[in-house]
Amino acid sequence: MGDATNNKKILQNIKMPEQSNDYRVVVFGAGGVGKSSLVLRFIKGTFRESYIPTIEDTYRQVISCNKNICTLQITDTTGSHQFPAMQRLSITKGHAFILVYSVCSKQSLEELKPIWSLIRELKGDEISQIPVMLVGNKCDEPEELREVTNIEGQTEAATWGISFMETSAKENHNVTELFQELLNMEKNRNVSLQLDGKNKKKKEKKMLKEKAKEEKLLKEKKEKAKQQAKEKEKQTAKEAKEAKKKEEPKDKAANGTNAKGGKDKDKDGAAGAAAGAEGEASGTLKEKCKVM
Ligand SMILES: Nc1nc2c(ncn2[C@@H]2O[C@H](COP(=O)(O)OP(=O)(O)OP(=O)(O)O)[C@@H](O)[C@H]2O)c(=O)[nH]1
Ligand SMILES: [Mg+2]
Repeated sequence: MGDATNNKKILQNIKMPEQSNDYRVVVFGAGGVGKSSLVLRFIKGTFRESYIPTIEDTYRQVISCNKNICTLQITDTTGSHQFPAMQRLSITKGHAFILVYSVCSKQSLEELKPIWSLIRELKGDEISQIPVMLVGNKCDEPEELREVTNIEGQTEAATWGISFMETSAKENHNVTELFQELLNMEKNRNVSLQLDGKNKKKKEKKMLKEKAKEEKLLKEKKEKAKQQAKEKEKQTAKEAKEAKKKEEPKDKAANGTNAKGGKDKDKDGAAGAAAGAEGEASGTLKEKCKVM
């Protein structure tokens, strides 16, 4: 029983960072502002000119969190087919938010306002601790196509009380910086991008090693518990045997009375035998008489 409780405690103490430490970033913005392009540029390093509207996609990347490995989960939401229930769920589950507009569309900046209000409403007092970045994408576009200047974007972000950045998914400008900045704003845990392949591999190796060690320890504990249970079983059997042995002399005493009865039986047997012998003797006499 005691060992079973210990094993349970050990299991509870084992941390599974890749399961429990997801860091969720949600990307919001109107249709066509370049949300997917930013995410794909960051995750895969690619860019496509063609426009394929998104319904909702989630991407994962290994990052470091409190000197451990964890998963950065990026939700790329839809711009044109927004479902209020899905939006609310994404906000509730999100740890950080990227609000994207296109510098070529003032309308797209306006469309972010209701989303920002909803985030504030759902996060309540927590909001001051949540990393949020206002992003003006497509800053590579020529000046004549611009509808929102850099200063206007900055001013808007300052009014909302959040950070600001201009990006270009097309030219890979400020994309990694956007995600790194966002993670830097997280104050509750030390999250950081692990883009150095060597360090990532080293950390993953270390984590796997630690996991194997914990599993070995658990196996040993289980083995020990099994052994102890076996020994206990043996001990109980031994004690039962000894207890039986102790009871045996009493049984023998009780069997003594029966032995007496047995002797009586023998006596009867002897008497019978004597009678038989008598009969035999008389039989011989009779036969002798007949012959005579
Ligand atoms: N010039 C320029 N074009 C971009 C940039 N980012 C995206 N685009 C283009 O803008 C179009 C829309 O990009 P998406 O990334 O699909 O836009 P989205 O915000 O994900 O759109 P929805 O999924 O419908 O919400 C595509 O044709 C992209 O090639 C950029 O930084 N500069
Ligand atoms: Mg998209």
